Amino acid sequence: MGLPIFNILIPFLLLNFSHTVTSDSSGEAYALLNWKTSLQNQNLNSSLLSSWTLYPANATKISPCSWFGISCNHAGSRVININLSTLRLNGTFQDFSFSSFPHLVNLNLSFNLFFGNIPPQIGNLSKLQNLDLGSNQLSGVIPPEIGKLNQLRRLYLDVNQLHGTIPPVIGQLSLINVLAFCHNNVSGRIPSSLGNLSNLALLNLNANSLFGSIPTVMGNLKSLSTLDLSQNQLNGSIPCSLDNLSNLDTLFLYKNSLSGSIPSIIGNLKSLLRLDLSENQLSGSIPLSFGNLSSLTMMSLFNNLLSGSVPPILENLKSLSTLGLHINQLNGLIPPSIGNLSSLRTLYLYNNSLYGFVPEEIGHLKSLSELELCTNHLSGVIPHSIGNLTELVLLNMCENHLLGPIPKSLRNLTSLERVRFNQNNLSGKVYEALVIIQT
Ligand SMILES: *[C@@H]1O[C@H](CO)[C@@H](O)[C@H](O)[C@H]1NC(C)=O
Ligand SMILES: *[C@@H]1O[C@H](CO)[C@@H](O)[C@H](O)[C@H]1NC(C)=O
Ligand SMILES: *[C@@H]1O[C@H](CO)[C@@H](O)[C@H](O)[C@H]1NC(C)=O
Ligand SMILES: *[C@@H]1O[C@H](CO)[C@@H](O)[C@H](O)[C@H]1NC(C)=O
Ligand SMILES: *[C@@H]1O[C@H](CO)[C@@H](O)[C@H](O)[C@H]1NC(C)=O
Ligand SMILES: *[C@@H]1O[C@H](CO)[C@@H](O)[C@H](O)[C@H]1NC(C)=O
Ligand SMILES: *[C@@H]1O[C@H](CO)[C@@H](O)[C@H](O)[C@H]1NC(C)=O
Ligand SMILES: *[C@@H]1O[C@H](CO)[C@@H](O)[C@H](O)[C@H]1NC(C)=O
Ligand SMILES: *[C@@H]1O[C@H](CO)[C@@H](O)[C@H](O)[C@H]1NC(C)=O
Ligand SMILES: *[C@@H]1O[C@H](CO)[C@@H](O)[C@H](O)[C@H]1NC(C)=O
Ligand SMILES: *[C@@H]1O[C@H](CO)[C@@H](O)[C@H](O)[C@H]1NC(C)=O
Ligand SMILES: CC(=O)N[C@H]1CO[C@H](CO)[C@@H](O)[C@@H]1O
Repeated sequence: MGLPIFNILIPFLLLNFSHTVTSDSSGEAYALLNWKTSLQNQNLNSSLLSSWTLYPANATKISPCSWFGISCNHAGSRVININLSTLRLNGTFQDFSFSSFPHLVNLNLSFNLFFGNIPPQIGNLSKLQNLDLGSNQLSGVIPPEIGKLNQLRRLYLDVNQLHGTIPPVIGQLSLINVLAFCHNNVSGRIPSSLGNLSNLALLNLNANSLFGSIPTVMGNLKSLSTLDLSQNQLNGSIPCSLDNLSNLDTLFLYKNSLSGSIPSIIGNLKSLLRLDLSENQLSGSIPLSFGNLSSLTMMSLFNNLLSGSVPPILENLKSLSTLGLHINQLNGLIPPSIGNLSSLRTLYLYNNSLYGFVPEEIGHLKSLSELELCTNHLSGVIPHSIGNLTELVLLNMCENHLLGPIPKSLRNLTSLERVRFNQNNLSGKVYEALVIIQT
């Protein structure tokens, strides 16, 4: 007999609750709605943000916890995540009430069309651990108030139009793991306070306008696995303190104005997988210690002022897939031991002063797809073993002193697309050697 009453009571209770009860998170709901109305493209076909409404059909209280992109703590009382990545949202943060979200842990607004400044009120998100505003059109400076976010682990402000300097207070974010400011126009020096960030694993400042030297304190960043300071105007020499970065797997310093010799201690960074120091003014020779970098897959040192020879010890780099030493002042022989680099796919040695023969052993590089030896002083005949390089797509040996016939073995190189042998003393014609490919 209790059943009918029960049936009547339930709708009654629901009716009573709906539209009337507020919750701790109702302030957050109003704050989000207020911001939503400020966004430009309400044509953002947003069935996406259509869930952002105070009175959804079966709601019992005013709460944003079930709204698209929003999630709350277990009690459903506080917004802890806002994930609105990749929605083509267009607008600013001027009407975003940062102080309404004291429990927010994750804020991900990446890959949208947000523009304007990052307001200083962002410093009110005192529980924030992950902030991703990457790939938007934000301008203005990085607000120093970010230094108040002392729970922050990951900070992505990459691919925007930010300028000004890196606020030194960033060095107070003691838990920070990722700092990505790449592809902006941030200028000034790299603040030495960054040396305090002992948990930092990734520092990416690529493609900005930073100048001055690389601070020695970078050597304190013991947890660092990726250091990318490429495409800035950094000068001075590469600090020897980097030898403390024993977890480093990626060291990218390309396209700066770094000078001096390459510190041999870089050869101590046993975890290194990718090393790119190209397009600087580095001089001196390639350190013999590089023979220790046995995990290296990519070594790019091109367009510097490097002299001396190609160290035979590089034969130890069994994982090396890309070796770019072109546009330097290297001399001496191409070491026959280069034939031991069994993973090599790209070998660029052009525009140096290398002399002697092209070693027969080059034919052992079974995975080689690009071989560029133009503009050196290489002499002798082209080894027949080249015909073993069946993966070869590009084969350039122009502007040397090579002589004799172009080897018929090239007929076996069926993947070959680009060949340059001009400005040598070769007999025979490339097309004769390759004629079988054409038919
Ligand atoms: C909006 O979404 C609806 C249904 O999901 C779709 O039919 C319509 O083409 C979309 N409009 C735009 C402008 O993307
Ligand atoms: C009612 O709530 C349920 C669970 O929260 C949800 O899955 C459903 O989509 C809601 N229905 C409407 C019409 O909003
Ligand atoms: C964030 O939102 C995007 C787009 O809706 C989605 O692809 C992604 O998986 C979400 N990430 C998380 C951590 O929820
Ligand atoms: C975003 O909105 C602004 C202001 O309405 C407008 O000028 C701009 O073209 C919009 N951006 C895109 C990519 O639609
Ligand atoms: C933000 O979302 C994008 C796309 O869903 C994702 O790739 C990125 O890792 C997220 N950022 C953070 C800090 O989790
Ligand atoms: C970047 O910043 C530098 C120095 O602040 C300035 O000279 C330059 O014009 C800016 N570049 C762009 C593309 O805004
Ligand atoms: C952070 O680094 C700066 C400059 O190197 C130093 O003066 C300061 O004491 C450091 N702060 C902490 C908390 O370690
Ligand atoms: C580095 O550049 C700064 C200005 O950006 C200049 O004052 C300094 O002399 C340069 N240092 C070196 C070693 O070239
Ligand atoms: C390298 O680390 C050692 C101890 O781990 C420290 O004493 C030394 O000062 C560091 N060197 C540099 C140049 O930071
Ligand atoms: C490579 O080529 C040379 C000369 O053409 C040949 O003698 C040799 O057997 C080949 N080596 C391999 C491993 O195929
Ligand atoms: C091409 O390769 C075949 C077998 O792989 C070999 O027998 C032949 O000698 C090669 N031709 C030339 C011209 O090297
Ligand atoms: C409530 C609160 O912490 N408000 C602060 C938000 O951020 C601005 C700018 O830093 C401060 O002035 C407020 O005091």
